[in-house]
Amino acid sequence: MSDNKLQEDSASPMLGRRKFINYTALAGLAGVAACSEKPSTAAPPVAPVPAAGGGDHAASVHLKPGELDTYYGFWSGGHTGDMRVLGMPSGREITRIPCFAPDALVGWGITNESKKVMGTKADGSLRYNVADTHHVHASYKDGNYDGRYAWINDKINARVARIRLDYFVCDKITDLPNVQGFHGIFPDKADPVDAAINYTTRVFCGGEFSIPLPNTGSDDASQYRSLFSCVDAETMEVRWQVLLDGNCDLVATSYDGKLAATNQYNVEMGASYEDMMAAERDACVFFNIARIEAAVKAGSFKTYGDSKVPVVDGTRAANQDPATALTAYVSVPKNPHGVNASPDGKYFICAGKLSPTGSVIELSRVLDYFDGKLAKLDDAIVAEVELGLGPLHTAFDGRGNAYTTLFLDSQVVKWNVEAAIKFHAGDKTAQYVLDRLDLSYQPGHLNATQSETRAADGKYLAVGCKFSKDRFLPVGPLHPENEQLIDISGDKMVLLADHPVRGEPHDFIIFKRDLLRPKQVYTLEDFPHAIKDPKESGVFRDGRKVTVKMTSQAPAFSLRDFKLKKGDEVTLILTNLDKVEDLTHGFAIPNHNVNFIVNPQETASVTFTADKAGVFWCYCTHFCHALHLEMRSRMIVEG
Ligand code: CUK
Ligand code: CUA
Ligand code: CA
Repeated sequence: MSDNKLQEDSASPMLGRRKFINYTALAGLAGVAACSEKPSTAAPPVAPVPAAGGGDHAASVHLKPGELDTYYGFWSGGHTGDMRVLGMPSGREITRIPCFAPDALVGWGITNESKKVMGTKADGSLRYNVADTHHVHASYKDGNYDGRYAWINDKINARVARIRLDYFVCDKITDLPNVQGFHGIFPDKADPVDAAINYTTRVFCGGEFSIPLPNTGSDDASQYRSLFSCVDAETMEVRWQVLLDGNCDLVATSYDGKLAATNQYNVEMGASYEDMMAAERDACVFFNIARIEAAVKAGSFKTYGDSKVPVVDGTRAANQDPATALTAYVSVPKNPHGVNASPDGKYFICAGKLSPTGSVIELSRVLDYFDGKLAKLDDAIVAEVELGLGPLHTAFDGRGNAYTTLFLDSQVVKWNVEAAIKFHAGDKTAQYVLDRLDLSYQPGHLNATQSETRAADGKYLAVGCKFSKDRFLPVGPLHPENEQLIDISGDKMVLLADHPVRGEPHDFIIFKRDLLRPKQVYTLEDFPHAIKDPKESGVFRDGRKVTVKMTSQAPAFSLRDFKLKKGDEVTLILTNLDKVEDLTHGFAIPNHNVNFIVNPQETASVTFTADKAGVFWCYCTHFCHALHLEMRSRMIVEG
């Protein structure tokens, strides 16, 4: 099949199907939810995958025992509220870093240290036990990852978590005030951008659901608004917010620090899905960051409710004059999903979702608009081309090509951005669709190695398929999702591997392993309550408040037993004095809801009430030594 044929085949059936989508999108989407037996029967012709190379390619992702992966993958943990770390290209899950929800292995949500990060109510219990993470992104320097931090969102409770990449732990969680459904997240890509402003990396956060501001419970949805938030990467405080018409779905940032953007699917400001898909076009909103920071500095802002965070006015009505505008609403087709920045720094790409198109927006033109040099904002769109049905997210190979998932077609389409711009400008011979690959099934996010960095290397593409159906052994009604790995180093995409994944990661990033240098042993002095010598161990009583200090060194705890009185409020502090890499101990107390770990040279503590008289064998839960089973301490509670 020639390239010409490929593009014709892909484009011509679209016209008919575009109508289908516009007029009967409800039925179309309902059909997807039901997920017909053969999801790709309606798909347009597919480029043949070279059958020959397939087997060899697949072998390339199978690492021999002891071989290490060449890339890290950071996967959002979805409902488990953690960040998963994968080795790529093998797809092996190496660890999970709990953030928003309790974790029984490390004792996240059990130790005092983790509860402090997660936040507690007055009675000491966790504020939230549930989470819904979608997006994970890491900190940048000069357009590539710098290995300092990663951030992840919790959509349900509008929280952003920071993960320290030296120890792979979550160290801060920030609430976004007056936000519901916090969805897209993206940090600055350059650092620093502008010495004139007090600059540290900023993390931009999109508020998806519009609510009454202040949230009085009004049912007049036309008055609801959403907020776009800027969080300081170092302090993790919310620096400012922008009041918006419509909603924020995904977020992208430019490489020069001047612009951030969010795609909107609900310019209608509807409260039902029928209302949300009433208009033919929605928007990609651009934020002029320098102007917003200047407005905040000048005091032109409001605050809402209890929040002290300055909120500037980014609504359409208040931003009609390009000379002073803080925001610009670029019109893009119907209920777009996903906005992604190309690695050359030139374009943002919005995928149409209910329109079969991808829109390419040239950033220099958006800047021209703010400078009064582009009369019509719509002229910032340099291409609006048909890609296939249900386009969602776009990744890049650093060679000028984009890869967009087609949810309804169950495909990924490879297309050339400059060719699409030529095609849009009138050159109908320009071949922009280069390849299509069937996926299994219904893909959402995808990401290529180093995709949204200046160092995009175009080797592998991972795709998060929402439905796995028949791809794995059946395990009852709840199916895993299917993460598919694709070789994109050649002209044709080649499917390499399927991996089941527990729902629902949504988004992920993949980057070269040498960008990270994690530490494997903690520093004792970094913990203020560390028990540096086993001789400091003991039971220290202050009325009913008791502190138990203990250390661990395989195969023993420093206290073979400790005595308490029924009703004592106990804080137990445990320092792991073992210095050997990989020598973790656990500490569990039967019937007291206590189990946590201490890594080498780490200190952790728990607080509980000794509310039952009796003997309780505290034991090490992490296999550490030939005498691991014998590694115990007796908690004796006198009645
Ligand atoms: S959203 Cu889930 S597939 Cu939250 Cu990034 Cu598009
Ligand atoms: Cu210590 Cu097992
Ligand atoms: Ca809409």
